[in-house]
Amino acid sequence: MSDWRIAPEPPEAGPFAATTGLPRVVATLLARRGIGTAAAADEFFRPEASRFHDPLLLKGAEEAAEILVSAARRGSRVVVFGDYDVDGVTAVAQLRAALGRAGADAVAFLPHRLKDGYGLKPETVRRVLAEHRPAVIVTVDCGITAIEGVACARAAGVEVIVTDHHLVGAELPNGAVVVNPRQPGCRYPYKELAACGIALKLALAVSRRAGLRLSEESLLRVACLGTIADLVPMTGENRVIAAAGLAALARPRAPGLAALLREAGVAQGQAPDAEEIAFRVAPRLNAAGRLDTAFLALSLLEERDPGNAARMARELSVRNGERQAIERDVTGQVRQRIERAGGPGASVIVEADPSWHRGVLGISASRLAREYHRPVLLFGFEGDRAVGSGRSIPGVPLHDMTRDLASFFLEFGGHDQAVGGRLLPGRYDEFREAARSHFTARIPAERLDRVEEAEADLPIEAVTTELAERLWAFEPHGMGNPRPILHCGEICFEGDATPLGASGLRGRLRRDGQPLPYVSWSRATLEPLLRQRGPAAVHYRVKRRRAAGGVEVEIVAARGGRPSSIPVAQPPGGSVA
Ligand SMILES: [Mn+2]
Repeated sequence: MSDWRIAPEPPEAGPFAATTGLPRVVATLLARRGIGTAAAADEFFRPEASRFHDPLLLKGAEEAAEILVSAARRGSRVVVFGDYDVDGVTAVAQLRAALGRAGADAVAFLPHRLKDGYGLKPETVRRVLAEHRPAVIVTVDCGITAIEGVACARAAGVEVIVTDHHLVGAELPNGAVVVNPRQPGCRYPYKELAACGIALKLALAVSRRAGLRLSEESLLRVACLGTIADLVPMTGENRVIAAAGLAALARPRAPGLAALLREAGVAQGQAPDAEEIAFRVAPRLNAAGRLDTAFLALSLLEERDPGNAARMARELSVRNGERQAIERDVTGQVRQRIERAGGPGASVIVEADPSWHRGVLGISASRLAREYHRPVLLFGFEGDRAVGSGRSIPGVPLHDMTRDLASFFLEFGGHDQAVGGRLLPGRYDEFREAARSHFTARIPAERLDRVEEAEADLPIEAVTTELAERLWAFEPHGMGNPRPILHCGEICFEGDATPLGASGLRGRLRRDGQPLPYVSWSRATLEPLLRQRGPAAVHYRVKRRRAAGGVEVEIVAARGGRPSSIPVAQPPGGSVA
């Protein structure tokens, strides 16, 4: 069983609550998110589009807009070179909309995950040049490390704009206008935008320069999908994009978006939440590019006819079902190998198989990383070259640690928590050994202990509607702003529970006055406690009851016994007397 504890209250939480009049638990949650002033709290609780930063603060954005608008005025062909995931596809959709309105002959190019692979490779550039004969190539979600790909386009006399949010290497591609808030010398105040957030900015810069009136709302509906799906931190401007986009999705307008939400089972006429986008909508958009080209996802976003849109959304659901089956198979094979070996045996899981479908490796790696609570790297093969994806757990910087093994890679890139790359021919076995010993040496063992940590102690008696509304104002959630998990040392169940789906339960907790409804997805843990009828300690989340309205809690962990058995975590780096 995993360990559990309550995070120590930040020392500033008490004074912060006192000066602002915020409830203590709200002050604690804000302080834990680095928010410690009334002004910052106000900004956090009103993530409105008026708080956007000026697009032209992005280094390169003005020059990029100028190139694109003058190409549009000449009626030149611009290839928007994207990527096959939700971030890449939503970025392409926005730029194509803006460029099309500005009069450019804007063509979308999405590399094929298996045939082309990720990014602006010279081979792919040659294909784009031959098929589309562009005057300008503008990349989204890729290109920041494409030194050769850019050189290849420049040699053919094509102007290149690279927009990307991936980590910047030692060298930038020569001869390209680069828009990436992470590049040296960029004074854009927020560095964590997804590719579709950067595309939103560039689309606005283009429309401003071309004197167009482009609906910011319709860009936001699309940008919020990629921002949520790409697992960028849900902080600062990303949270503003997500919040404004989700609110606008209550009225999807575009037939493609409407059909997609309907197909994903998202209730109509109300704003979806980030979890619905992450777990129901994004996997459908991603499904297209995992098994085949991602064009179906892009075409759906751009479709104007409701009948066609409904058919395309249905087709994405079918492909998502296929993807799930393939992924279950790969994940099962890895599990079997680990079990046969008697456990992971190292601080990283590295596995490969020529039969594995490369389109599901990332998603399978992230499932296994959660399950075994350690980083996971999975590889398929392209001839004698291993091509793979890795996913990490919070606190283990996968990109940094994999970079230490860069000599094995032909190419490699990504983020703190996710990497992708291809190894040099014939080097997989050696890489696996090196990675296993490197990660085991570098990751402290306790980092791999799974700890269920509650952010604050809050008796369920204190969960009033008013407080619940305060807690809901922390939405949208994501990395860097998780849904708060709270702790209550003593609860009693009232009456019996009813099953909910395959593994869930629904029931009520005893409380002064009104009982509090709860749901839980761990029936196996809860049932023995229900039978004992004694008090239990729980970790829980405060949820909105979607259908019935009102407040309910989701019990995420529970154990019997008295509160004295629950340790309060020590602050990092020292013990408290
Ligand atoms: Mn991305």
